[in-house]
Amino acid sequence: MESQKKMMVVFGLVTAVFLQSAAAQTVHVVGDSVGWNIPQNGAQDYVTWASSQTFVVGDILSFNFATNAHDVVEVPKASFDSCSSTNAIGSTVTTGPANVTLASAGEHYYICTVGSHCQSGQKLAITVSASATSPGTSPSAPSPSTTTPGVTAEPPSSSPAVRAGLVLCLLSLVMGFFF
Ligand SMILES: [Cu+2]
Repeated sequence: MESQKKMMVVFGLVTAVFLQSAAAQTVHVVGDSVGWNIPQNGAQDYVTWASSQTFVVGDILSFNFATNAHDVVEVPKASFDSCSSTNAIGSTVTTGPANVTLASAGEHYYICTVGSHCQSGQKLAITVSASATSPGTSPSAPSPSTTTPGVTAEPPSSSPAVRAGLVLCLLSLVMGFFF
């Protein structure tokens, strides 16, 4: 029956919206309470911290540091290993705290370029995985929101209430369209 088909379409749309809602961004405060600093135990501290986190595309790294005391820049692995800013990816952010949206899956490397901070262990390597909720449909990655390297912005706040409202709104639109 035609109406059954319509019901299926509606169900599919609603399910898709709910799945989207479930893929919430996570804000990772680098180093937790230590923030973005020269770590007590050298680079191992950020290795340990990173291993306690699950990074997904769309998540945000929040580098917490005092402006001008430190900075942060993403670099390729070779530069990370040698603590150099050669071939930096994007610009160096000197204003803290700095929020960086993880726009792509794979390895990402960050260092502080102030003094010998990087040599002292102020460097972070992470592995970002593609969104777990939509396997096989990755090209339409979450829009790299308003937070870009170099710009400090508030973490996006998309409360469950707002999401629920959006779902209801879409649902009523779809229902009105079909019935
Ligand atoms: Cu530093």
